[in-house]
Amino acid sequence: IKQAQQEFQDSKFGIFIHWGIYSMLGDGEWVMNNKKLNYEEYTHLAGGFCPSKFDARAWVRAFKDAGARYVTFTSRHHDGFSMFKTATSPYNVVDGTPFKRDVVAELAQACHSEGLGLHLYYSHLDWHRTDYPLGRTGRKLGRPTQGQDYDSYLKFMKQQLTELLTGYGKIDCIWFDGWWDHDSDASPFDWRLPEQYALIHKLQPGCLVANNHHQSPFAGEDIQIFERDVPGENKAGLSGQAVSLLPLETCQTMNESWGYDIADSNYKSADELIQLLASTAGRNANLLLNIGPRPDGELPQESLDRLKAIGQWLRVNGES
Ligand code: FUL
Repeated sequence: IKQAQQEFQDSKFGIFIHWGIYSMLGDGEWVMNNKKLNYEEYTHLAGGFCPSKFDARAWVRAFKDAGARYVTFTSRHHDGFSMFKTATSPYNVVDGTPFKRDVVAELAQACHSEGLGLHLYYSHLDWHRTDYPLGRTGRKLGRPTQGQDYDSYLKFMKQQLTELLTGYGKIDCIWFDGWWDHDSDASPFDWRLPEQYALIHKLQPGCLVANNHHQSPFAGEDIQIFERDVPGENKAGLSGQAVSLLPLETCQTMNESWGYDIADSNYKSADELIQLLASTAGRNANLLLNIGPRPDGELPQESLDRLKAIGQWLRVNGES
């Protein structure tokens, strides 16, 4: 793992992708929660997911030309829809959509052949499954509380993690998110993270474990994540977490949203993004820069333009 940590620390620049059936609504990846959408009605979005322009190789080439060394992809976000084929539930991109293609598999193939690392975002919290013990975000949705069963949910997650770590070749990181769904509970919720972390390290000893819990790192984590915050600056006020000795990464979006938001044209300029990349590298941290692809699978032109400008700058000023 030491070697994987070192390679990670040296990589400095990755691209974050938030893409799922929520992209079709053009209102960010939290739309189900923000708009209080019925969780059963929401599932029918899957029947219309057919991104005719999705081309993993084209995405990965654009990221590589920009100088990125890895891609972090939302294999399953809080809405609970899996962007890979899973035997745990038909609620996935292969079995539940007319598209029928395994997005994680196509991305993995493209990353591996272009020499980019592949990191997988994986949500701990789930607004779809009834066995997930509802936290503060799901309770707000007025979801039924019958059927909650953490043993069953944990088993499901372990099965999915096993699929992700055995079916797609080398995975360089599992990037968890959603721990904070239970952070306001009176008695701390036991996520049993050590079991999940051990499983990951057993299946792929070089796979890094990351968790976007906005706390100082927990045991078993290999890198420390900051959200919209250059480590040490604590501008976002998400946590004010202290900078640890682990390799660091901060994630930020090109505009203001993570998932595709049709109304969000508030993009940072290429110069601002280059400055962010440089100041993040100055803290010896990686920048994980987010793009929300359109529902048809294309990357927004604004994002492509910025990728191009960053690539040009790095070719002149970056280390090879
Ligand atoms: C947060 C999530 O709730 C957002 O949807 C997004 O994925 C961001 C990177 O992390 O915790």
